[in-house]
Amino acid sequence: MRLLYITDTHIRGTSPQNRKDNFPETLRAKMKEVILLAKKHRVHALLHGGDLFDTPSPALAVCSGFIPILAEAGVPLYAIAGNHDLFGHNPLTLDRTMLGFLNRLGVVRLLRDEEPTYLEQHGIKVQLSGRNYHYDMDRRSPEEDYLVQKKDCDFAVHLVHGMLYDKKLPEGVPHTLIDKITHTEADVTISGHNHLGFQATRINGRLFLNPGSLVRLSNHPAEIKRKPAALLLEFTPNGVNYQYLQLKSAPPGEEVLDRTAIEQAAFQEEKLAEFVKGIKSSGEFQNLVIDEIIQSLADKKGVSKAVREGALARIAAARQRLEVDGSE
Ligand SMILES: [Mn+2]
Repeated sequence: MRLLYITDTHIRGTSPQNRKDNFPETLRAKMKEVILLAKKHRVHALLHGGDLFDTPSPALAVCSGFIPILAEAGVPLYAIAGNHDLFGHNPLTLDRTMLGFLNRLGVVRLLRDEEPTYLEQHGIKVQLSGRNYHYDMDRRSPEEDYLVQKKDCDFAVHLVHGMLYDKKLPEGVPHTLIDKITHTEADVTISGHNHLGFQATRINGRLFLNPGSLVRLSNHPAEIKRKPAALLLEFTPNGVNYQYLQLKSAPPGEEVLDRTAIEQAAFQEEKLAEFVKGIKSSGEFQNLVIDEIIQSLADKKGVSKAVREGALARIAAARQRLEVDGSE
């Protein structure tokens, strides 16, 4: 039995600021290639790791260019919801989202948290489970989201839209280390959310995989170097094989990502990081809210309203990046 996994497609109708190409057109080409790969490798189902869409309720005009591609796959598409698919990171809103609607139409089959799905082919039975993104993901005990029990099957596969990673991320970025979940009964744990992916890891005979996002939204140097790929899984009586299939339709990063904005952004990030570090290291300011510091500095120095609001907006954006997700 074979399955093909992709994640974080972030379907949208416009090109992100950092992209130099026509993003929706490039994405359509990639998704068509994924369907061709599914046919070529005769997979039995497609899997999606979440953030199918960039917003919970994208315009019909946006979706109409993509949904027919998914509908023509010829095999079931099992998916979980990513943070971008949900209103307020709340899986209870799923029925109001485009992803929930596609589930009702039967274009997508959502893996709900309760019961796993079983796929059977050529005498091999695979248990498929999934965990949607939710507000406490990577903040509460990893057991609740990443661990599954294997029941009455040959192989268990678990999808999670969470920040699973092979090494520690900076403090303040919620994430789950692979080391913490190696006692799972799932033979294969596959995550999305982290667009860069991580090196395939095999521990105690268990596989932990994330091929990375199908799209490159940020112009982070690692994203410029990265080639988007789909993950092919093959289940045989002897075990699980996996292979990353790099997409030929994905243009080189240098061609589609704009470097000019990066240098400027890197400089600003560095300055902001220095500023925050300075504030944090000074005990006197430890309990002060950064917004208040800016307000009082602005008052003292007669800074214009526009500058002050600009500073507050940047802090809000930086805080959102720190508290919510890095490069989700
Ligand atoms: Mn994402």
